[in-house]
Amino acid sequence: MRSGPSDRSASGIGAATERDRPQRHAHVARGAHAPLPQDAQRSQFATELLAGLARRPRSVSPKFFYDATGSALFDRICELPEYYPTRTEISLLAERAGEIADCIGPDTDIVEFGAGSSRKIGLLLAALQRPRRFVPVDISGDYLQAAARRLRDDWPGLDVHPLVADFTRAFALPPPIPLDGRGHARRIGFFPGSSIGNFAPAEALRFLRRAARLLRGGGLLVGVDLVKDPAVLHAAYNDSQGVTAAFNRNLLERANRELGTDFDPGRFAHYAFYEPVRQRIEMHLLSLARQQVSLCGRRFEFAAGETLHTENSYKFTVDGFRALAIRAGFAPGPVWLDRDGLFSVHWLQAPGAPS
Ligand code: AVI
Repeated sequence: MRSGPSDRSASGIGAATERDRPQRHAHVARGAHAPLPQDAQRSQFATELLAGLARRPRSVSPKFFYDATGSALFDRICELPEYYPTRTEISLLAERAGEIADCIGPDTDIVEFGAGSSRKIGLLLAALQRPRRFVPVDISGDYLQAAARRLRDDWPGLDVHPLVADFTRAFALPPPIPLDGRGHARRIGFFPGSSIGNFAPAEALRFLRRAARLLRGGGLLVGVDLVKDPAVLHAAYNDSQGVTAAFNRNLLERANRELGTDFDPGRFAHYAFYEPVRQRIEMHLLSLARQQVSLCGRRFEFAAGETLHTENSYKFTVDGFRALAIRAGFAPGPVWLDRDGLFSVHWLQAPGAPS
């Protein structure tokens, strides 16, 4: 992906919505309204934002955070003192790489869901015995090519095979790698950064089920953020430098830049809190006054105090996540936790023999 320890995926992470179905099914009647922008990504943003502004409560998918500005802001979030997940996961991978590699075994064909940080996959590659191929999968071609270039520079002998695809939907992997008369290289999935937490629960289950099928005979290494003291969570999503607030508001700025909306970002507050019943951080943009915004010829009114829900970030218990993995068809293996119990890395064995 980019330099630095970022761990987001550009691929279609699920919607910040109460409903468990993906936003891509949402649609609005357009009738006589102004035409949507032509470019595919913009038009998807316009379609989903129109639907999100029309529904109650209002919501939009967090995948739209990640234009170039949003990605740079997320890089900064990963470096913030309050945002513990990135550095904790990197330390865990660095300290336990040997054990993790023993669990995974030799001759692997590694698939990363989202073009993640070269630093994280690098820690794994350094510890694994004879990694045969690395397949980063991401919806953003630019991202992917940059990540692949870095990996090829860092690992000259490695077969890096980038794949442009939305990993939240079905996609085909390149043919398996034969191991001279000994079957095929085992497929290993890598999904760090607790991006699984940005899916609604039903989407997370759907994603894991698909991964279990794709990784038959292999397994999945997944980073999962843990339930903890709400004060720690609150600080992580309400940093003192206001970077997370800027990241959240950038969604409105992006809409103004790309879709010609007339949001006044200064009249929306970043509002993030931990919701202990659903065990998730909710991020919203809260209207500070009664105001109107127009998009594609339609006008939407915000009452003072009304919000646009922009992200959920689910937190898990170790047992809760293992139970989810079992429902998806995996056999949960070892789990690695940091000393303070902030973050976890799980090895999940996929069913069956390699396909
Ligand atoms: C990418 N994802 C795992 C981050 C998270 O913590 O849910 C996105 C983020 N949102 C605000 N800060 C970080």
